[in-house]
Amino acid sequence: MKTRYTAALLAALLMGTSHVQAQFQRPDDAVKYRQGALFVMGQHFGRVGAMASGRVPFDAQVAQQNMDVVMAISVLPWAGFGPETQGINSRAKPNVWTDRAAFDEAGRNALTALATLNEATRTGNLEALRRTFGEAAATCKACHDNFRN
Ligand code: ASC
Repeated sequence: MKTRYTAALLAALLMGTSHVQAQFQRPDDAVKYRQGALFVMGQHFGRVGAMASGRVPFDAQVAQQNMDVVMAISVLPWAGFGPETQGINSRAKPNVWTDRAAFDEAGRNALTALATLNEATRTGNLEALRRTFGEAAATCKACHDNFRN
């Protein structure tokens, strides 16, 4: 319980108050930035997923190194969804901007689940990694299903 609360709190804080907040010259840059960040995150999340599914052998250290990247990048994409990017052609659905509270909640859910996965990865326990990876992937999918074409 304590762990979950900490992860949720962390997620809420990270989304709003990142000290590495990007500044964009042009709205197009914000779109490229969020797409690039989500792409890099997905690549490293996918490497952890390959271990969770057994496609590649489990190596706790490699899993942790990939999660370190995921955690560092995971705070970045949100700044790229600013109001100036509404209407720019991308796969983002209009409800990112018209239903902002729900979008923010979906993002926080993902960050919370990633923090939980990160903690599980640190234990070196493959079963815990499998379970929490599945939960994290479900939060990614929920946001994609609702907010991405
Ligand atoms: C990934 C990845 C995503 C999520 C999503 C989960 O590995 O790149 O965007 O998992 O597919 O359903």
